[in-house]
Amino acid sequence: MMQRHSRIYIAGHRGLVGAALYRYLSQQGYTCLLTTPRAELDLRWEPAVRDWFDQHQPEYVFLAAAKVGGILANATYPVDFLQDNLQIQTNIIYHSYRTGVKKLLFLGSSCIYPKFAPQPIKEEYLLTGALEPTNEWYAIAKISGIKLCQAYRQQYGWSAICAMPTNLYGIGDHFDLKTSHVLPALLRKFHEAKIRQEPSVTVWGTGTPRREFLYVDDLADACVFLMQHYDAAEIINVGTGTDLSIGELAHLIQKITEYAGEIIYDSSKPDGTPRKLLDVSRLHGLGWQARTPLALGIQKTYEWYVTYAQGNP
Ligand code: GFB
Repeated sequence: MMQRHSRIYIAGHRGLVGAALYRYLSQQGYTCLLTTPRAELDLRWEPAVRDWFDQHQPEYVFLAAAKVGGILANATYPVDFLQDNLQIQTNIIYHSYRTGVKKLLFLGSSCIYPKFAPQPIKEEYLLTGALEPTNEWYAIAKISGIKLCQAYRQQYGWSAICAMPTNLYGIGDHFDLKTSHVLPALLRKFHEAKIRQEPSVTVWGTGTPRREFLYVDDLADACVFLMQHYDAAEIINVGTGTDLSIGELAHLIQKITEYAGEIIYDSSKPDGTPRKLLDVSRLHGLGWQARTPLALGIQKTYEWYVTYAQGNP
C-alpha cells in the first residue's frame, strides 16, 4: 500500500489531471511528491528519463503526462498526439519497471473505445471496432500504453494498472479556443460574449453528440483509490455514469455564465463520436463513485477561470 511517506512521482503535474493529483495527494497528507518541470525533463527523451529515474527512485508512479487536446487539436497535430504520447509513456513505463517502482497507474481515455461502441461502454469493448477518425492518433497511443502495461504484468508480474477516464474538466483546464476541449471552450465563449455584449455564441457541430463529464478532482480521488485498492490487468472506466448532449451542455453553461444572447450551431465543424458514456459498474462495485454534480463542477471551474485563467489560456 502507498504510505504517506512513500516516494510518489506525478508525471505531468502541470496538466489538468497531474495538478489535480498533486492537490489531492498533498491534501491527504502525502509528503514525498516528486515532480519535475518540463523545461528540466523532456519525457519524450529516453536518456533524460533514464537519468531521472536513476536519481529519484520513485516507489509509485501516476502517469498523467500526455499531449492532450480537443477535437480540432487532435486532427491538426496527429504526429504530436501519436508520437509524443508513445515516447512519453514508453519511457516512463520502462524506466519505472527497470528501477523497481512498486506500482504504476496509467491514465488512458474514453476515446480508446470504438466509435460506435454500444452504450454505456463496458471495458471489454476495447478493440472490438473501428475508432473515431478525429482522435485515432491519440487513441492508438493510449491503447499501446494499456497493452504495454498489460504486457509487463503478464511477462514480469509487475503491478501496472490502467484507468480510463471519461471527458474531464475543472480547475487548471486549458481555455485556448482552437485546441481545448468543449467544456472550457464554451465557458470562455459564453463569458466573453457576455462581457462584450455579443448577440450570439457559436457552438461547433450540431449540438447532438452526447458526452459524459467528470470533475478532475473526482478523478484524482479515483486514481488514488485505484492505486490503493485495485491490482489487475483489466482496464477500469472512471466516470459519472450520466451524459448530456452538447446542446444541453451549452444551455447549462449559458445559464451559469448568465449570458442572455442566442446559441448558434456551426455544422461545418466535426461532431466526433456520437455518444461516449462509460459503464462505471466495475468501479462502483469496488466502492467508488463520483461526487461532484456537473453544475457545481462547472460553477467552480468558471469561478477559477474568471479569477485566474483569463488572458493566460
Ligand atoms: O471536447 P471535444 O473537443 O472532444 O468535443 P471529443 C466534444 C464535442 O463538443 C464535439 C463539440 O462534438 C465538438 O464538435 N463542440 C462544440 C466543441 N463547441 C465546441 C468548441 O468550441 N470546442 C470544442 N473543442 N468542441 C476528445 C478527443 O474528443 O475527447 C480527445 O479529441 C480526448 O482525444 C477527449 O479523448 C476525452 O469528446 O469529441
